[in-house]
Amino acid sequence: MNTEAIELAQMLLEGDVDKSYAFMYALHNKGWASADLYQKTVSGAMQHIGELWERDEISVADEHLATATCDFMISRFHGQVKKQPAAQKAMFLCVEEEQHTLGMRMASFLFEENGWQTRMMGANLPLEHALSAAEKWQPDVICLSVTILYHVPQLQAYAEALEALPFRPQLMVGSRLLSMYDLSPYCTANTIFITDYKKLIDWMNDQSGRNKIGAS
Ligand code: B12
Repeated sequence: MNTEAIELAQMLLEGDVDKSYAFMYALHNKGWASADLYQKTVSGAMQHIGELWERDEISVADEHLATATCDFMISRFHGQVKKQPAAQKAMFLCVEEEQHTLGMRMASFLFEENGWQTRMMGANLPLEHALSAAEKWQPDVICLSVTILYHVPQLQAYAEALEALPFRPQLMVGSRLLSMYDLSPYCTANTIFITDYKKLIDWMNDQSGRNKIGAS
């Protein structure tokens, strides 16, 4: 865990949106890319907070305050970051019952920075509603997030039904579980799995390279 993550965790636990935002913005001004800030600093801070919670060194209320502060802070940070004009569309959702949204939210911010229009559908979206929202908006990519192991079997129905939509969206799954488990048996053959934000940026760069080749 790097020192920036530990420092940020302390600010989040104090519920200090201004201080944590100023801290992130100062790192950004020193040249840290958003993907590194989100991966090493914010994810690291939330992981550290999870460990404190597991060891009973902080309460559930402390952890909730830190999470809410983090959510506000990253939204404020994202508001200040330069974005490229949007050319493609990506939709984000958590499978039913899944409440962990921060990882997916930062992924959506990185999509926006890199020239994508996004729709963040948030936590716990039942499949029938995911399907009707996707049919209406027709995103190029549909991103699913799952954190809790016993929610994983639900991925199968989501992946199969969403990929079968007539406009054939690309499916992407992001999850902390990917570092421990192979989730491919629960998804379609074309599903892309993303473990961290560096890999997401690599995938997006690859896509824009392909689009340029296709357009020329
Ligand atoms: C904050 C938090 C919560 C909050 C979430 C609020 C919110 N709005 O997100 C609340 C309080 C709701 C919560 C509830 C619970 N939680 Co919780 N939670 C956490 C905590 C502390 C931080 C999670 C977080 O935001 N991490 C930071 C983000 C950035 O990381 P991430 O989600 O892993 O995302 C990364 C990748 O997976 C990827 N990614 C994720 N999604 C996507 C999507 C796309 C498209 C892409 C490209 C990438 C991507 O991007 C990130 C890159 O680093 C973790 C501890 C930890 N180690 O993570 C526990 C943790 C995940 N929770 C845990 C548990 C057990 C629970 C509860 C069951 C507790 C309970 N008894 O009620 C409930 C379950 C709720 C539910 N039904 O989903 C366990 C899970 C253990 C396990 N084996 O599955 C953890 C690991 C804590 C622990 N050590 O025990 N939790």
